[in-house]
Amino acid sequence: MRITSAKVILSCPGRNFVTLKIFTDEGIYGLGDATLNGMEKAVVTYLEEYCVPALIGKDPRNTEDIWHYFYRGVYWKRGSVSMTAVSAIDMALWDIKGKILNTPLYNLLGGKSREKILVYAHANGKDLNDTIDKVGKEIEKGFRAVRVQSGIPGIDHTYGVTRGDEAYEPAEKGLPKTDYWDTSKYLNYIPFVFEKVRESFGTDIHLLHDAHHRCTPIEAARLAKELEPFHLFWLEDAVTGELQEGLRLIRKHSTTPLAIGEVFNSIYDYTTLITEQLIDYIRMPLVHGGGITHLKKVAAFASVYHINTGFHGATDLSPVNLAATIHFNIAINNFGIQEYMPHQEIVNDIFKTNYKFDNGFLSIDDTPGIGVDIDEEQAAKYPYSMACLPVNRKSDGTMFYW
Ligand code: CS2
Ligand code: MG
Repeated sequence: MRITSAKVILSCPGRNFVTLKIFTDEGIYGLGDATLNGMEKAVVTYLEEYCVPALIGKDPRNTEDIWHYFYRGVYWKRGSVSMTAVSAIDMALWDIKGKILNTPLYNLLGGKSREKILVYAHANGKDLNDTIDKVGKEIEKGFRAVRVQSGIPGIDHTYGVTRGDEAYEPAEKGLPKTDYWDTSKYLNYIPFVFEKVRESFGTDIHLLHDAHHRCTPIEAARLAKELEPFHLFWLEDAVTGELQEGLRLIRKHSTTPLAIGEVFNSIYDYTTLITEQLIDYIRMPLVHGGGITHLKKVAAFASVYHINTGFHGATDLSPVNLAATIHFNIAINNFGIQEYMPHQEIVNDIFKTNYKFDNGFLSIDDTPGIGVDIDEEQAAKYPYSMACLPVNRKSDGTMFYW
């Protein structure tokens, strides 16, 4: 069996998605998500100009060797752009493998460890009352775990909270907008938000929070410590993960569980964090972390240290990634939770999906492979439109972290 061609499909049903479609000489094709929010065309170019020509003629069943061809075989290793391309190739090849063997992807990864996976919703309020209202709405929809973000008094716009009434989308049209940030206002306010949310909804509901890498290690330690009484499921991206040692300081001061890694792209971003048990959940998703082949190894490595998965799952990760992720989470032993931010309705014009949400959980059907298909004619009706994540400055104008 041979790969005969591959196509990169860039479309914008409300937001940009990049999808890789790999074709074989036996008529079977596979899909992989190659979306990297705000950098879509960089991945398209790497795939089209460098990866696809090298794929032609390879046997698509050799997922391990092909993964290493594009990882070990490449002089300039790692990095978000190239690892997103590697991920898409790998995902599409596993899709093909499932279709050849006429079995859903989870069967190739160990079968079912569970029938359905626990997911968490987003509640993003402009202020405390709006936040409490939004948490209530997610609970009404059936969610048992909710990520709580709130506008902060004195900060004009907080990342993760919509500017108007539209559904929250983590990229805005055109070049990056500038957000202004004040850590002390944030640190003074967030514990109060969680106190009120717990008062309103009790202790059964799982609560999560994303600090979006905006604290220094000592600030993050204070936040984790002050959130302790509210028993979070996790505190996410408390610090920027480039300095893995930074997490030691948070650990010394608090028992709030920690999740990190949505911007990571290889196992080497995690070695200190995992071996020193500085975190509780790995966030690096299939689409940016080297696909199924690499994440299988990262998840197994984490499981040795009692660390579970809690993969990134915002709307900028396509339905192809979400479906592959559900298979993956159903199969592995150390599944923790899955982020689930439902896509806008028009995304279904292009992607035909095979998963369903019910009462706080996602499940997937037995369609062979990943089980998602793409309607290319429909995709062509939604041309790419540039959109970027904002940049972040302190209130005095200083460029600040993501
Ligand atoms: C967030 C995302 O889902 C999350 O945890 O951090 O909004 C993230 O910032 C975007 O997906 C980035 O593209
Ligand atoms: Mg996040």
